[in-house]
Amino acid sequence: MKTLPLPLAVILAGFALLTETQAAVVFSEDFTGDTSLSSAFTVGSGAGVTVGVSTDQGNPAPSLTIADASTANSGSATVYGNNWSAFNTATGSNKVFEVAFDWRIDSSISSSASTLRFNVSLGGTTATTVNIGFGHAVIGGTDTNILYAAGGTSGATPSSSNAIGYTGSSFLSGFNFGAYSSSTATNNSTGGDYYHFTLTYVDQATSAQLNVYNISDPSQTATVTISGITATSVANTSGRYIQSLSGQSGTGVSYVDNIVVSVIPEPSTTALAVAGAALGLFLVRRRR
Ligand SMILES: [Ca+2]
Ligand SMILES: [Ca+2]
Repeated sequence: MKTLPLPLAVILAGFALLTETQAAVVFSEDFTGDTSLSSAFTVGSGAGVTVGVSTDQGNPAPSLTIADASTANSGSATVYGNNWSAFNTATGSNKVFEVAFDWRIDSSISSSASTLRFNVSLGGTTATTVNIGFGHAVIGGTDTNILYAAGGTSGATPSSSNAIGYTGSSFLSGFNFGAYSSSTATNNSTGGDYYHFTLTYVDQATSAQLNVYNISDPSQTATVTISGITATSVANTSGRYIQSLSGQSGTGVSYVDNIVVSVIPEPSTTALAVAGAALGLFLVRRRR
């Protein structure tokens, strides 16, 4: 029996798995060259709230910004999944829905504990939402600025139980954003750093995974499991959207950049078979 050289066998095995697990990107936006939001975004904002492109801020600039200076109005920028035409043809064996983005919060004031959020509606007959926010909650006796995440609602209240990077007794490095100030908005921020978020949802699951890390120091990382999600199909784009928003009663300024929405297939049986065959040929060669 003719055998494959070792390097070729390994390369074949790796290539078979790699090509089958590549994500299909259905929406991406880094705002390069943009001075205004593209038609992909549906914008809503009241007086005193600016929703648009910042040409001088971003990772790198430009980026999407919401600058909310009104305690009477809110703002939002939404991308609806119904417009992701590629999504409908990219599904099938694709079983993982993924949303990634970079987010920097420069200021925030909110009596109701949170105003700046990034919501991901996973869609389905009963739309189920993952609510990612920057807010504050009393933790360890101190009203503390935190990133938080919760499932099943578009307006979860930040707390010690949904704070990202809080272990129940202490904060992981990079996830305690200091004491909340009710008077100085710029005290409530991510300290000039962009954080990278990756939300992963597996078809029909009742929970999702969220990984967050500080782009200025990727060793500052936290992963949380978000429960409270109604099982839905990755292939069902009805009711699905991603949305950057600010609240009515609060104010704040934040920047969102490098938004990537994708679907990822599970390794197919064909890919596993090819990988297995390549490995088998390598083992045959080793025994001789
Ligand atoms: Ca950018
Ligand atoms: Ca507001």
